[in-house]
Amino acid sequence: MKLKKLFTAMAVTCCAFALTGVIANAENDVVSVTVDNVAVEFDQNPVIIEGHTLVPVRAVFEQAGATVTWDQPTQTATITKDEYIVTIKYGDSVMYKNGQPIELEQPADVINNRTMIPVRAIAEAMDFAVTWDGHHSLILISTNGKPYRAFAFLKTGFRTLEDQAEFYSNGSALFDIDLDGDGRRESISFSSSYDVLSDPTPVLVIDDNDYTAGLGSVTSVYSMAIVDLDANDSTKEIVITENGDTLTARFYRYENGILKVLADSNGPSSISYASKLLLSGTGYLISDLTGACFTDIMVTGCVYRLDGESIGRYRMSKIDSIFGRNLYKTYDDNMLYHIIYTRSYQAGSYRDMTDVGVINASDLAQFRLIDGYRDETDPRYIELYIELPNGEKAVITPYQT
Ligand SMILES: [Ca+2]
Repeated sequence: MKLKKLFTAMAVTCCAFALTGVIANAENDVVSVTVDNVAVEFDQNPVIIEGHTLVPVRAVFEQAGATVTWDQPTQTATITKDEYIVTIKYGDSVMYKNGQPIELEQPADVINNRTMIPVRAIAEAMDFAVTWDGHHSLILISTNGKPYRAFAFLKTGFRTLEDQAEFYSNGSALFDIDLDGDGRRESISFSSSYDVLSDPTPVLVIDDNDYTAGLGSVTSVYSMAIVDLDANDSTKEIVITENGDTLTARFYRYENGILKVLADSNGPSSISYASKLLLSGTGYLISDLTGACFTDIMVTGCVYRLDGESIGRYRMSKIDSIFGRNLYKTYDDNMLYHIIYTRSYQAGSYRDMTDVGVINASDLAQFRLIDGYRDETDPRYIELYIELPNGEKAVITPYQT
C-alpha cells in the first residue's frame, strides 16, 4: 500500500512536469474535439498529459447529451446519460461506472477552475467511440458507439433490394402484381421456410399453382422480392433469397404460366452474399460490400446485368464505371470525407487540401458522381467529384487520420 502511494506521488510529480510542457505546447498545437461531427467549443483548451488527453468535462459531455454535475465537497464529477452513471474524483486513479471501479491511467485534474477528465476513458465508459486523428490533433467522439473510419466506402449508391422491389417479404405475404406483362395481375402467395423439403407450406404460389418445386435446389428460403431488372421488357423478375452460410439470391421469371430459372452458362443464376443486394434503375445488381466480389476500398464489387435469360457478371474494377450515376448515402458506419466545394475539378490535386472541411458520409444523402481520380500508386487515395442535390459541386476525398 505504501509502495502504491509512493508511486502515485511520483506520478503526480511527473505529471506536473508534463503539464507545464503541455501548456507551453498548447499555443501551437491545440487538441480539438468533435462530438458526432460537431466541434466542441472550449473556454479551457484540452491538454495532453502522459499521452492522455484531458478535456473540460462539461463542454464535451453535455454536448454528448449527458448531464454533468460537480460535487465540491467530494471533488467528484458525475456524468449521467441513459443507464450510464460515471463518477470520477479529482486526483483519483479509479473512476466508477455504475458503481463498478475502472482503473484510470490518468486521473482527473482541475485547470483554471475547469474539471478536466481523461476523455477517452470516460467516453468509452459511456460506450461512445473515440477516434484519434493525429494529423489534425482531433478527437472524434461518436455517441452511437461506431468509430469513425479513415477510409470511406461508397455504398454503391444504388437502391437496396428492399427499396426497389414492388413486393418484398421476409415472412409471408399475399400480393397481386402483373408478373408477365399481359395486363392481368397474378395472385401471388409467398411463405418463407427454414426447410423447404419438409415444410408442407408452399413457398411460392401463383394463381393457385404451387411453384415451390420450380424454385430448384433451394433448401431454406429467407425472402422474396419482385423487381424489374430489365426496363426494356414488361416482365418482372422474382428474387428468392436463400439462407445458408451465405445469403444467396436466385433469379426467376414468370412467363406463360411457367416459372423459369434465370441461368447463365454455369447453371442457375445466383449471387452469394446478397444480404444487401443493391440495384440500379437500369437492370444492374451489385453484390453486398461484404460479398465475394468485393474488390477494393471504394468500388463495391461485382455488377450483374440481366442479358435476356441470364445474369451476366461484370467486375466493376474501375472507378469510372460508376461515373454519371446517381448515388445515395454511403456506408452506415461513421465515415468522414474531406470536402472541398468547387465548380472546377482538377483531377489529382486535392491530396494536401485536407483541412478545408469535413462531411459525414451519411450527410451526403444523395449525390451524382461526375468524375473522380485514383492514385495508381496509393489505391487508398481516391477523389470523387460530386454534385449535391442543391446543385453544389464538391470534391470529396477519404478522411485520413
Ligand atoms: Ca399477368
